[in-house]
Amino acid sequence: MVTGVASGTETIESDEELPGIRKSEAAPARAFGAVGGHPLFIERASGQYLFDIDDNRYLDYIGSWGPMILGHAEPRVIDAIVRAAEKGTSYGAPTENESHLAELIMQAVPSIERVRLVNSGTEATMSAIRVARGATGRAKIVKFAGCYHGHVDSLLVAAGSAAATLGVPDSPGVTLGVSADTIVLNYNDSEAVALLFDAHGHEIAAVILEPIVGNMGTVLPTESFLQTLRQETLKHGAILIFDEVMTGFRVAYGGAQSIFRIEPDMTTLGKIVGGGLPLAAYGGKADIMDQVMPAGKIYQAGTLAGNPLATAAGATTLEILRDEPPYQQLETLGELLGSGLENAAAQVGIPARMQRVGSMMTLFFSESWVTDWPSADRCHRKRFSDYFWGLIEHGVYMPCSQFEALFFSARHTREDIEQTIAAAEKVLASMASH
Ligand code: KE4
Repeated sequence: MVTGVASGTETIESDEELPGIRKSEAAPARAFGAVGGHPLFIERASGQYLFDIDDNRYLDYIGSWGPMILGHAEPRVIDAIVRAAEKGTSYGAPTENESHLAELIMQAVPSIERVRLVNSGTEATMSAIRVARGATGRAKIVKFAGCYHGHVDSLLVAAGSAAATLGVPDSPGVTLGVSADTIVLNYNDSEAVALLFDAHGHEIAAVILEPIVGNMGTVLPTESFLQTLRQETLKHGAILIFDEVMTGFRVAYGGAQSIFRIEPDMTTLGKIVGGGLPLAAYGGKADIMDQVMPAGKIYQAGTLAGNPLATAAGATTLEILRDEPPYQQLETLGELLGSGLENAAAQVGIPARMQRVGSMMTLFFSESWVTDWPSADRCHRKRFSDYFWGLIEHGVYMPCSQFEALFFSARHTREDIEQTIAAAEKVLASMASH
């Protein structure tokens, strides 16, 4: 049903499931919409643990949806925040620590030659899209079903009936006018990318993707997919944007691009880069970013962008990750956890697939591997919900949706992982017997 609005724009009051849209899961993840029931209210957190308002302790496997790679209340991060707060919380002016954090980011991610700090991943992707359109003078943006880039109107769209169609709004309030310039393909569909660029390459400002997807659960790109994207965008003068809000500093200190050795034109960062405070970033090649005000004409600004508290938390976090890299430990424990959870399902005959990169992973309740949204959408949601609630009963707090990634921190121990696997074995055995 389409209702006209005074301004003449059209909006879709989508009261029916639109293809490829996770209505229940799409609600803000923390509302537990995907698993039913009421969310837990958390009182405090420390290290690898969350404590709810009834003082129940949980092993935390969301880490605030990614930021808390060092564990909660890391003393050096808290100390940096407190020391910064004692000097005031926001000046609305440049600070040396803002420049220091920018330097840390550019040293970690060499494809970022210029960087701007913003307050959220949404703001980072929204700004990157505007810069890409301003720099190319083109309107079309390509995204992939199942990838989430924050609640940016032009990116809150899902594939229509065909594969490469103009975006269909994924939320009331997103107008057809806004989504009309967004083209949605299936992730890992290299052929569709090539066909689209052959037909519309000259209209495309940018392609944005999660280089390792977390937002349909953990889905890895095929090698040819990233190579095709890089080749086609270079050939047609489109900007390749890696949304590394989740993968940046998570899967490696240099992010997913350092693993795949594919250099995007722009990168967005968030979560870990703010050390648990509201801070995100976007950046990329100098010839693109120099077009952003005040150096150029493309507008972007923000009252609290680069504020002293968030830059203190972010810079301290990145310095610890740089100087005491936890990635080998995260890989070792990640392998233990991933194989343990997958084996726990296999032992009781429940079809499941573990997909993982380091300390970011998803146990899909699926008979087959998940490579794109259509295959993710075939997962057994009810089984996931039973698994989630069963683990809550055992003091293990997993992400509350099949279409999210779990994360663990440098504070999680081998004993924590073994305890989690033991709990999963009990929960899955109970599920199999019902
Ligand atoms: P924020 O605006 O939430 O800081 O970042 C948006 C965003 C952008 N890009 C990627 C790849 C992201 O994963 C996100 C946010 N991630 C979700 C969890 N998958 C945030 C959880 C939430 O919205 O509550």
